[in-house]
Amino acid sequence: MSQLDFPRDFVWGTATASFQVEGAAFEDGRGESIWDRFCRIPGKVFAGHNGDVACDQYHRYPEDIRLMKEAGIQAYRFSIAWPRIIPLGTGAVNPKGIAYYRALATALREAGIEPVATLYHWDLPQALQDKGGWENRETAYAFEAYARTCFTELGDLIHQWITLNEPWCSAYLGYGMGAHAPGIQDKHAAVRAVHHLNLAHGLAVRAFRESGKPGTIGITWNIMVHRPATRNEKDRLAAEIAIERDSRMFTGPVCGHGYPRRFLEQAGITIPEQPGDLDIIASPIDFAGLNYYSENVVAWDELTEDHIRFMPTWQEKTDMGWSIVPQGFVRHLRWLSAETGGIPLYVTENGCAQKDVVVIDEHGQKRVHDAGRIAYLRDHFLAMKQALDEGIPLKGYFLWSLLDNFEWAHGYSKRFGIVYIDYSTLQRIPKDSYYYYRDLIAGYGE
Ligand code: GBH
Repeated sequence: MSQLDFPRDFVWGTATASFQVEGAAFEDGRGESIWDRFCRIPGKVFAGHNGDVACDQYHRYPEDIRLMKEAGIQAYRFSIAWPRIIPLGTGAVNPKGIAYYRALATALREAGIEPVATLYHWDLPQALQDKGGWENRETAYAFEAYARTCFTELGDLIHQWITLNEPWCSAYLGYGMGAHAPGIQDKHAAVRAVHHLNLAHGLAVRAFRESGKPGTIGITWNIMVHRPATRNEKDRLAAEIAIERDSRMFTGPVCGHGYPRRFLEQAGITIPEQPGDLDIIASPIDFAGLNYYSENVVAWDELTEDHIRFMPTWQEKTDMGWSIVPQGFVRHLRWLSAETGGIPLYVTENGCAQKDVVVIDEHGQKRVHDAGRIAYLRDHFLAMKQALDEGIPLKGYFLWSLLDNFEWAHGYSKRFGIVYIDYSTLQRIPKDSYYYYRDLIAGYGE
C-alpha cells in the first residue's frame, strides 16, 4: 500500500477561472469586466498585462479537455464570466454566452469529466461597478438574477455549483487594499463589500433550491487560520482576532454563527445589515470549498499596539514568495470542518507558482521540469491524507491550476499550471507535474 492511497470515490480535479484563461474578451457579446478596466490603469498589473487573449481557452477548450482526459482528471472547476451571460450586469441575457458554457459543459461530460462551475471568480460587470459594485446592495440582487439564469440555462448540464470564489479577496483586496479590481482603498468600503458578497451568496443558494435543479451548491473560501507566533497570551489573542477578520467575517454568517462581534467592535466597523439578511446568508449549503496555499503567522506588536501578520519566512518559499507549510493545510481542514459542522469539504484550489525549466529533449520536443511543484504537491497530498485519516469529510481536490494563466496583479509572470503555456504561440506543454498527477490519479502515487 502506498502512503497516498485515497478513498475510491475521492474526486481528483483541476481548476481555472474565466478571466485568467478564457481570453476572447471582446467576442460574442461579452461585456466589460472590472478586470478589463483595472488592467488598463498604469501600474496596477505587472507590465500592463491583460486578459484579452490569456490562454485562449474560449477557442481552445477542446484541447484542454483532451489534456485533462489523458491525465485521468475527473472534474474541472471553471468559472462562468458574468459579463458573458449578462453583459451589463442586469437585464438582457446574451445567448452566445450561454451557448459557450453549454458547449464547454457538454464537451466535459462527453470526456467523462464532471463540470464544476463557480458563478463569481472576480470578473464583475463594469456596468455594476459604475453603480458602486459590491458596496451597493443592489449588486447582490443582480447576482441573484444572474445565478438564476445560470441554473435555468445550464442546470441540466452542471450539477455542482460554487457561488463565490474567495470573497475575502473581492472585498479586502478589491475594496480595502486596492491591489485587485476595482482598486478601492477604504476599510469601510471593504466591509460593505463583505456583507453584500455574503448576501449575494445566500440569495443564490436560495435561488438554487427554488430552481428545483439537481445537484449541490457551496462556496469557496480562502480561510486563514492564523497561527500565533508563540504560545504567549498576547500573540494568541491577536491571532484569534485576525482569524475573525479574515475568516469568520465570511464563515460566521454562512454557518449561522453571525458576524464576529469582537473584531467589529475593536475595528469600529458596522455591517450594513438589514432585517432577515442573516437568515438568507445562513441558507444551508451542501459543501464548503477551501483554497489553501500557505499559512500565516500572527504576532502582537507592542510598538504599534496592533497585530502583525506574516508568513513563516524561515520556511522554503514558492515563486510567489509564499512559505510552504503543508502541516498548515491539515490545521486549515480541521478548522473548516469544525466551523462548518462536518459538512462535506472540497479543496477547490491548491498548488504553487514555480520558475519552470524548459528544455529541448533528444527528440527536439520541449519538456518542462518542475520538481519543486511535484514536491509541493506531494507534501500537500500527504497532509490531505492525514486529514482524511482523522475523519475529516474531504471529498475531492482541485489542483490550481490546469494551465499557466493570468495571475491577477502579477499578470503572466507567475506560473501555477501543470501544463505550460508558451504565450507567444499558446502551445500547451504538459509539465513533469502533469505526469506526476496522472500517476497519482491512476493509483501510483508515492
Ligand atoms: C487564489 O487566490 C485565486 O482564487 C486564484 O484565482 C489565483 O490564481 C490563485 O489563488 C493563486 O494566487 O496577504 O501577502 O499574506 C489566492 C489569494 C493568496 C490571498 C494568499 C491571500 C495571502 C498573501 N490568496 N494571500 S498575504
